Amino acid sequence: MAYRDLREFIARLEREGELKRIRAEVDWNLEVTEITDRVTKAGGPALLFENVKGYKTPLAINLFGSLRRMCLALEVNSLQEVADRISDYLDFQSPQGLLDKIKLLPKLVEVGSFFPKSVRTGPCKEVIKRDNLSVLDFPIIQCWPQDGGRYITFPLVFTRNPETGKRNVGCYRMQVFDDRTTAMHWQTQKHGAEHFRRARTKFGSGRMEVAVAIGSDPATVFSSVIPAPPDLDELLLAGFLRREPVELVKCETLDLEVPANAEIVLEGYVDLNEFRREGPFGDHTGFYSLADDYPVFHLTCISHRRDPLYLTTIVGPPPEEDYFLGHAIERILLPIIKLQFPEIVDLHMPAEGIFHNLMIVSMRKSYPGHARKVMNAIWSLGQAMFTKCLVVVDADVDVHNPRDVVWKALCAIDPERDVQFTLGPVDTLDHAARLPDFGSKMGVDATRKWPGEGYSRGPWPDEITMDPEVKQRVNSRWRSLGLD
Ligand SMILES: Cc1cc2nc3c(=O)[nH]c(=O)nc-3n(C[C@H](O)[C@H](O)[C@H](O)COP(=O)(O)O)c2cc1C
Ligand SMILES: [Mn+2]
Repeated sequence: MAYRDLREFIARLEREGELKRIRAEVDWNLEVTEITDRVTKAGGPALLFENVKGYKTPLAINLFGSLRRMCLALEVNSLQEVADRISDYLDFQSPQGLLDKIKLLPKLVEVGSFFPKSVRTGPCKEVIKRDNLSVLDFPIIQCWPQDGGRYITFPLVFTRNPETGKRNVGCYRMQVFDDRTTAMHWQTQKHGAEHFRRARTKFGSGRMEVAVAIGSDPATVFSSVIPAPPDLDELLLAGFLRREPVELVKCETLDLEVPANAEIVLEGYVDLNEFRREGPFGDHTGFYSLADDYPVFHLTCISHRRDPLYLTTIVGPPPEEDYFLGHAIERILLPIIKLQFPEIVDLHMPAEGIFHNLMIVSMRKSYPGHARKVMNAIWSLGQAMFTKCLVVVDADVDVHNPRDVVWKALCAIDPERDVQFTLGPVDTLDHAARLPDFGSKMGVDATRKWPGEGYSRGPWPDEITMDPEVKQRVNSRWRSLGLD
């Protein structure tokens, strides 16, 4: 059975010894961050702050902040289980004979059961407020000293593509300007930003409806971070992950739906011609991302549970909670990437590379220049386009072992020959790029070079390994050598 909501997940974490309640008074201003940062970096538990200064609403944080909790969130023993389930579906892509087709039927029926489903009402409607609205009714934190203000850091932002009518859900931070207005930090390449642009082109002026859910069952929360293709409903992925449809209720004032199990729902709109300075914000990179102009969210209605929980997270010097969310995405998307690029064996984005700064890809090379083809594949693949440094290694390199990568990659390169620069879109958070959202990327072909790639000094040398027979002999004599 899937988690019904956020609180059921929290209860599970508590039973598993993965959650600590903090009853002491803690300030929303920086203190929550300082405590959570220490706990995450020490590999500690999820936290439920029950006494945030000035607030009755408890604040939940670090719920996804370890590999174990990420697995508990997705109800698996290892992320590989999710990847295997995906591979299972992808295997059935083109059924060969009748038997394959018959085997496909139950899968299709199952997929049908993952689509989100509308219900009449739900717990998120227990309290509905249309007057005296304030987002500051909830214990929104200021994360870092130089932040532009208080930020809602873990919202599920719902919009509709004005051309196709399709839904998008993304997690985009919201800086609080006052009780009823916040920023909407849609980075330019993200789907929320695309909806906003299309609405501007289509209507020129007016409003675009936006609904924000805070706190839902963990698969639904996680789905808001997944870099799904445009117009693919993240809630279908959530349904797949939890093996049960996400139940949706209509908003009170908008033609949008939100998860019925949400803790808090903010209904509102962005004006298509209004922008306001957002930031700075202590970001995923461990640095403050620069202030810039973003659309403004106006609140028109709030609904919430009778006793809501406020879900938030912090980002900052790695590793923080976002590392584990990103790592789950890496593991889960790998089979899909391999389907399209079967030469790719594995890939990894180390925590210190903040996802977009460093990706290591291992591959089986079949023809000259193949590693460069893989670079172009990665740079054209959804949000992997942001990858600033891409190191391509042979299949025998363990991409998850930095010692293996550093050693073998550096031995394999003639830098001038093997480094490839290209220009293109870069992560909005990249403060080093020459321009916002545009800059260069570097690919390093650290595979063994072939004669067909101009390596003419003789055969590429073998990696040193000892004769197995000698190893065996020494094994059997090891004790007698007195070296232990
Ligand atoms: C804690 C957290 C905060 C995030 N904040 C933002 C943000 O402010 N703006 C943004 O564009 N992406 C942000 N992201 C990344 C997006 O959620 C992610 O790229 C997602 O795939 C976007 O959805 P989309 O592909 O439907 O646009 C954040 C991710 C996490 C985990
Ligand atoms: Mn999307």
